[in-house]
This record gives sequence, C-alpha cells and structure tokens, in this order.
Amino acid sequence: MTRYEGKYTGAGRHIALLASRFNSAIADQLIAGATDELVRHGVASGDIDTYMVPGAFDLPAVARRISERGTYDAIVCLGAVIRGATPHFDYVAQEAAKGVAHVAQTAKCVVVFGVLTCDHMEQAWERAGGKAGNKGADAARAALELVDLYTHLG
Ligand code: INI
Repeated sequence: MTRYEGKYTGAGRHIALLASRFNSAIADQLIAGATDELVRHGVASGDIDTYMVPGAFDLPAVARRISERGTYDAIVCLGAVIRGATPHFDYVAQEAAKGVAHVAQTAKCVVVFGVLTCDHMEQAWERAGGKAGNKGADAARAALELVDLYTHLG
C-alpha cells in the first residue's frame, strides 16, 4: 500500500503571499507568521513575494491573475474579515472563501486560504499570533505540504 503525503520542503519553492489590507494590523501579523514559517522550512526570503489587495473580497481575482503568471509554486491568501453590525461580513467572507476555493480547484499551483473570519477583533488577535497560534503560519505550512504532494500528482 502506498501512502502519499506532502513534506514541508521549502528549499527552492517560490511562494506568493497575497494579503488583504483591511484590518491591516492583523494582516501584518499573518504575513509575518507566514513568512517566518516559510523561511524556517527552507524557503529563501528572496523567493517570497507579497501582494496586497484592499480587502478579502478582492483576493480571488488577484489570486487568479497571479496563478496565471506561472511563477509560483503556491499562493497563500491572507486576511481578516470581522463581523460588523450589518450582513456585509457574510457577503465578504463567503465570496472570499468561495472565490479562493474556486481558484485553488482550477489553478495549476497550490492556493490556500488563510483568511480569518471572526466575530470580533479579540478573536482575530488570538489567531494572529496570540493564544490560538498564527493562522498565517498554518496556511503557509499547508501550502508547502500541498506543493510537495502536487509533485506526486503530475
Ligand atoms: N474586507 C476585509 O478584508 N475584511 C473586512 O472585515 C471587510 N469589511 O468588514 O467590510 C472587508 N471589506 C472590503 C472588501 O473586502 C472589498 O475590499 C471591497 O468590497 C472592494 O471590493
């Protein structure tokens, strides 16, 4: 029986971080966590590029365009959508998740979702380097695993 499982091999990988500027202090922590995780696993800092978009809703369109350049092994989408007083949160969060999923399913490179969807800022801080870890780092690690797995899938 053969078990296929990606390793967190970073050396030689080219990674795009694609982050939403909305709630930028949180986004900065997610970017820092993702970058640190990639470098720890051997990605050269010169092989990490960061692209910024205004908000999480804008991630899928730009992820699609970045994927079409064909220069990256993975795109790590980062951001934070925080619930407000209106249903706006639901539209932004759902479209970001659905849109990034669609790009992930159709692009040649790995595309992962590291967007926080939180009820309030405290939850976001907990997940951006606080007691619940750093979801940017988690997304970056998942990206490396999937990049390695994709090498077995052709
Ligand atoms: N974008 C976010 O990334 N997080 C939010 O919490 C948010 N809220 O609450 O509005 C948000 N809105 C902007 C949106 O993502 C787009 O940038 C905008 O609609 C332009 O397409």
